[in-house]
Amino acid sequence: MAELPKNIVILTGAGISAESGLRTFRAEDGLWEDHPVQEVATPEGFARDPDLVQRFYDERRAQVLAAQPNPAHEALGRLEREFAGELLLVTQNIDDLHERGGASRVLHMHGEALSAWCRACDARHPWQGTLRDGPGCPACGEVAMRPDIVWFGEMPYQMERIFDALAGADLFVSIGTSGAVYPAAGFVQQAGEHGARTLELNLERSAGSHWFDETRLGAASELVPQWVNEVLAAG
Ligand code: BV8
Repeated sequence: MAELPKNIVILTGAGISAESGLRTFRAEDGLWEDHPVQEVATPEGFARDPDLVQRFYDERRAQVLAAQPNPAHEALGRLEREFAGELLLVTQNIDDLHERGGASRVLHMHGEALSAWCRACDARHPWQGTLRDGPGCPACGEVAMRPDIVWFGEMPYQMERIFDALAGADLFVSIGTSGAVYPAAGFVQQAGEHGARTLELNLERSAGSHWFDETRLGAASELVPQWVNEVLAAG
């Protein structure tokens, strides 16, 4: 570990939740294998067959509630509590395992499984149950709620805030992501262009590995606590 970082941006993907039993997307048993992306993770798919999409996310919501955070989530919670510098944790994941692992300020750029979004009044509500049976929006009463998820072709949340953080970071760390989906997959380049050191922690080399100053291969539950210990020991 080189000099002490003062301003860290972390990006996580499905790989950090794999050891909590939540399926990733692009492994052979991946989520997309059962459901072509176009059918369940696009606005067009939702317009074509809302019940299929609601069922897909009802299932994801139930799996999230049944899962537990793993040592990687808990290590990032500890980092947030003990690191003296600036830290922004951005996740592509729609689960709440970062929060249950002790991180309180998590930016869900692709939305959250445990949130419902009313298309009539734009309100968002914490939601743990099903959306299939067409519940009315708690704010406006309309039956118009969809999963609060960013689908392909939709703009991820809080992009300005993320770009500002990448411009000021001196360390960018990517954990458990295949680097297949943009704009998240481009963050390493943006951070690097602004002078940040870039570190990748992943089970295998990713589509973006060549952009990183350093790649460590292994399971998140081992690599993340080890890296957090390094950062906090240098402090
Ligand atoms: C947008 C919500 C613009 C749904 C998701 C051509 C070129 C460039 C871009 C595009 C293009 N064609 C289309 C695009 C844009 C598109 C895109 O990038 N497509 C890709 C497929 C080419 N992007 C978009 O549409 C985005 N929006 O561009 O908007 C715009 C502009 C103006 C106005 C309006 C719009 C929106 C993308 C968001 C889509 N939604 N998720 C849901 O979750 O159900 S994406 C989905 O993929 C998840 O969010 C997931 O997080 C994300 C990325 O996947 P990963 O997290 O990386 O998961 P994956 O399985 O792939 O990899 C897991 C990794 O973990 C592996 O590397 C594995 O080795 C590792 N691992 C496994 N186990 C472990 C581990 N690592 C450590 N430990 C372990 N134990």
